[in-house]
Amino acid sequence: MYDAIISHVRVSPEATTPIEVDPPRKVPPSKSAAGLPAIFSTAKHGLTKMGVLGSLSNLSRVNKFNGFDCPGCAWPDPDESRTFAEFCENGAKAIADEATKERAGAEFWSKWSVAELSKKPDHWLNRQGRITHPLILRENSNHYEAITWDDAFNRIAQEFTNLKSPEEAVFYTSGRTSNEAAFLWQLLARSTGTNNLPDCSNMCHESSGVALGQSIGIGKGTVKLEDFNKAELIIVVGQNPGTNHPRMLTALRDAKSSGASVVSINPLIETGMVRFKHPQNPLEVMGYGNEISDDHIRVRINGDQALFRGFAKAILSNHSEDTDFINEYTAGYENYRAEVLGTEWDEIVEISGVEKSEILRIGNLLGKSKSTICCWAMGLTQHKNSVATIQEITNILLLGGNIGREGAGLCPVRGHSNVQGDRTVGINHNPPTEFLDSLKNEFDIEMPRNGGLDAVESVKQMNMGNVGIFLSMGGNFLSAMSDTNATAEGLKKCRLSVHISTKPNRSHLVTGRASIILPCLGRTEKDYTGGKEQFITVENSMGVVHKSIGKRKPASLQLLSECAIVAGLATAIEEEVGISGIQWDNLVSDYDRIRDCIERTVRGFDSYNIRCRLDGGFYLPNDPRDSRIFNTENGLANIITHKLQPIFVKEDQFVMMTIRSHDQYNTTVYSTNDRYRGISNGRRVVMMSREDIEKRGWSEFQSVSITSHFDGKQISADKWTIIEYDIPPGNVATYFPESNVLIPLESVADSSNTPTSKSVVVTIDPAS
Ligand SMILES: Nc1nc2c(c(=O)[nH]1)N[C@H]1C(S)=C(S)[C@@H](COP(=O)(O)OP(=O)(O)OC[C@H]3O[C@@H](n4cnc5c(=O)[nH]c(N)nc54)[C@H](O)[C@@H]3O)O[C@H]1N2
Ligand SMILES: Nc1nc2c(c(=O)[nH]1)N[C@H]1C(S)=C(S)[C@@H](COP(=O)(O)OP(=O)(O)OC[C@H]3O[C@@H](n4cnc5c(=O)[nH]c(N)nc54)[C@H](O)[C@@H]3O)O[C@H]1N2
Ligand SMILES: [Mo]
Repeated sequence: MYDAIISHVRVSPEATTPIEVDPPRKVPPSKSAAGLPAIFSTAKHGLTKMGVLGSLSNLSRVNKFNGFDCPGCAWPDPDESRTFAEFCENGAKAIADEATKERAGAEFWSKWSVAELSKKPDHWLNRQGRITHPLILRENSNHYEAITWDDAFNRIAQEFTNLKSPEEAVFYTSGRTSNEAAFLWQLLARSTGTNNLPDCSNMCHESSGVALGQSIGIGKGTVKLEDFNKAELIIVVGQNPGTNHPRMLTALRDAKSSGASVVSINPLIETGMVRFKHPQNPLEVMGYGNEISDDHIRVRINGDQALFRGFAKAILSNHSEDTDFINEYTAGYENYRAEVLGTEWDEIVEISGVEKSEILRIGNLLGKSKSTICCWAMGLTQHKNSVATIQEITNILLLGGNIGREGAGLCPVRGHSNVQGDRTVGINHNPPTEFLDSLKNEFDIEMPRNGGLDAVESVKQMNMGNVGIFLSMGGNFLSAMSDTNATAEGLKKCRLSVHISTKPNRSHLVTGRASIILPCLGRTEKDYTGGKEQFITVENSMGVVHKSIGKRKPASLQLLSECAIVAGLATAIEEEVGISGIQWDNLVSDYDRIRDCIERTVRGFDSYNIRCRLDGGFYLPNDPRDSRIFNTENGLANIITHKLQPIFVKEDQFVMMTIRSHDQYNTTVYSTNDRYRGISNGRRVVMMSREDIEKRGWSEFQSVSITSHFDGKQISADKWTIIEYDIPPGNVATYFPESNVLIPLESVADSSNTPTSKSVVVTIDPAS
């Protein structure tokens, strides 16, 4: 009797990664990126996870015209010539991780309760391998159990009948999802009556999209890969390509041999930017490698807006702006000029943490360069003033006429391999009216017109009890989102959570009252939906849409493709809540039909089915890049003026950034090592300057607690280990996802609502 009662109360699972037992160690950091250690690491991951033949056949197909798109990152592949091995160490890890021989089958889930699993570290969870069956965690049960696809779809569909309004469902998307699956996913959400389509972009490049949309009329970058070889100056700011976009180092190396200078702007000196050895060039692998950056500017965290203001001051003082371009194509110049010239040097130096002479030196380089590219990633997008900073950078490129010119342009470097494509085909909580109109025309159903919820607003609504069902197409929302405990509480208030996933993660453990996992095919696997070989398409960071075709045998016979899952779900939901007339089964029995729908509803996809089959795919139109047309309200590129917005910290406070180690893919942690930073056996570390450690009488390896402060709210987490690191005094760094627990939900970027994962105000206290 007693046992029976206990088994009907779910033991509460932990939301955060368990605290590590062993202390972290310091080891000599890699002196260069790639090279032999990278080859060894690639081989180790490949051989242990996929076996010898598996490794050779999988890796030989990455990023080939007739192979699959690397799920590692969104960096483009060369348009024409491709080498035998068009992948990098970390791409190989992402592939090995999906192609693993391990299986988290139904018996695994019946052996472990969700509470027990939640006490395991992230890398242990991921190591359990691919999910093989649809699974259900019933209300009050402690274990997932196998369920048939039909029962899973029907159970989810029934929950839709319990919603008081369609707005009580939230459809999250992570950026690995193909164009085809993403299009169907947004169509399903909208056909049920909601624009609640938060996505990983909300935590990632949303600030870039918002800033560029206002400034130049398109929320995307304006360069092609070939521009790198024609550039005079390339600035890489707030980005760690050696780890997160390793193939970009090849482009930077080639750009340098064509005469470009590369400037890196970062609080840290990241390994790849210092020295890089091309892994497919034997001479380089054995030798000393290429110096990638000619200059490294050690900016303070969130000092970039001030730094670029300083560059603008240098350009304007030297009269090196491109007046013809400014007059013909831009608005707002006079206002900006007055603001820049009125900003005092003292303020610029103080906020940026960079000497005036250094700012002038780079400012002069910018003024002289006839073709400048500026690349950035999360170091710029995850601050309160991210939109303002990105617009400051855009202003500088506009001052030099660097948009719509060869070898020049804005280059936000996207993260997930299809995050840009997902947005293009409609994953957007704030969709443009024209897109909704064209969907209405295409499918002959009314589309919801209210704005939907983004990631942060979804968590707020969950916590208010306004979300009944949370469905997620990939990703790991619990661990990726800020304020882990608030996100966990929100998720627990949902009646049902649904995860379309490949591997186990923490979002499967902290769930709604009931939870369902729908296991899907990965990018590397054969897709025989509808009885024929299907392929999918993706868009890379530079707007090239191309096909990707998996060749591996699926990890389990039970797996369905993401497209087939959406169709199955949609059909079941419609049986419960009303038929839309969308021919879901017909669409997924031949993905060409989905692409035809995309062609008719999204601009730039003309002859989609023909052009996506061409080697290398096709470029989507990009008016600023292609013809200096700016689709803003006034038809001009807007030079937008902002006041400098420093972060105010008290004497004892630090500004903390939360970053990736060399051995993780977002919330998927491969190991507890960070070879490039010389940290091993531990991730719960706080990187701190020697000056800060000494000033407070602390010591390296000391255990500390960290408390974040935002608007009167404080969150503490203990047992972090201090690691001495070359980082500006007053700044510290921790790894995400462990540190997400400290980032207050309310702390977001202006306009883009992105969690401020790179500027968290904290105090640090020795463990008592
Ligand atoms: N192997 C691997 N590849 C990946 C990923 C992964 O996790 N692993 N993730 C993918 C995804 S989704 C994304 S979005 C990208 C992320 O790629 P990145 O943006 O390179 O990733 P982060 O580790 O967040 O690194 C941010 C960089 O910005 C710097 N930085 C932090 N704050 C500031 C600041 O205020 N100013 C300046 N100038 N610099 C700052 C940090 O020191 C760090 O070098 O990578 C993608 N590729
Ligand atoms: N503090 C802090 N937080 C951050 C960031 C940060 O820099 N600091 N970065 C943010 C950024 S840039 C991003 S993009 C988000 C990432 O947020 P998400 O995209 O939500 O997280 P991922 O860790 O990439 O998701 C990993 C999971 O995706 C599933 N998966 C893998 N491949 C596939 C597939 O092919 N199909 C399907 N359906 N599922 C698959 C697996 O189950 C895996 O466990 O995190 C954000 N969170
Ligand atoms: Mo990202």
